[in-house]
Amino acid sequence: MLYSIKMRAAENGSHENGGRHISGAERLVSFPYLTAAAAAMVSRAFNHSRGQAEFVNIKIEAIPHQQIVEVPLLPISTAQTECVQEGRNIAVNALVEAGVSRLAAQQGMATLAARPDSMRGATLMCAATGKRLDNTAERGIRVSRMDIADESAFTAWLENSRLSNIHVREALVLASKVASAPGVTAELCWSDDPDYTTGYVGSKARYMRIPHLKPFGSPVGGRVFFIIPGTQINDLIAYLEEQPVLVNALSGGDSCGVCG
Ligand code: WAQ
Ligand code: MG
Repeated sequence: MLYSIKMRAAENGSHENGGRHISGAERLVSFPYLTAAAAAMVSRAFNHSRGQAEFVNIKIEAIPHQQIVEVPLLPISTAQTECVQEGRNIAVNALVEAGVSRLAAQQGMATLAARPDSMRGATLMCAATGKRLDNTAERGIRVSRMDIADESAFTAWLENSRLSNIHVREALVLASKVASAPGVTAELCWSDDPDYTTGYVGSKARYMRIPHLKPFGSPVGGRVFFIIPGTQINDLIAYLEEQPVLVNALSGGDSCGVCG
């Protein structure tokens, strides 16, 4: 048995009552790690640079092993950028290379760049037309029930690669689950933490880090998942929100993120 733990924190009331989203997190851990993981989430909820949480929801659910699927970790690269404009141009080109139309890539970029504040989850967008496909308004689709399969090997590799920060760790796991979802062709993301400007473009083939995707100091981040036309949206949402996934850093053969 593994345990899914989800945390969401808001200020000025709960999310349901219009509170402002501060932070969230999701893990899939075995019982001996459950208490520590939940405690770390409480601490994180109350120590976030986006604001002071006044509402925190923590949900724990048992997940039988037979429900879990394993997917490979995406291989990582890092683009060289000097400024946000350059970073965003590189991101649009990477999305187009991943199969998103230029129109949709630009629409996704414009949607994230114009947001007044961060959503809790991601926007689903048609990879051909740029039309929004989910109807979750300000909430967005929250990917959940995922974690790394071999935590100690992953941690060691992140440290060796000088990538050992919580943003990279979590984003790689999330992007690898999203890339494994039926119908997702690419993802655009940048952080909502004011002091973290690095974002990425994920595709079925890779995770491309882009150091400048937003101005330093901005509390507005977000995610857009680009969807292949004809995809069953309800099935896709069920996969993203509910399918338990362990990301295996060692299952990718030659293109594996950890073994190079
Ligand atoms: N499911 C869907 N959307 C999410 C989720 C989730 N589980 N978690 C976060 N988001 C959305 C939400 O709108 C957040 O405001 C936004 O994404 C950013 O989330 O390689 O830190 O957790 O150096 O702030 C990427 C680069 C960092 C890491 C991303 O995202 C690297 C990051 P954050
Ligand atoms: Mg954040």
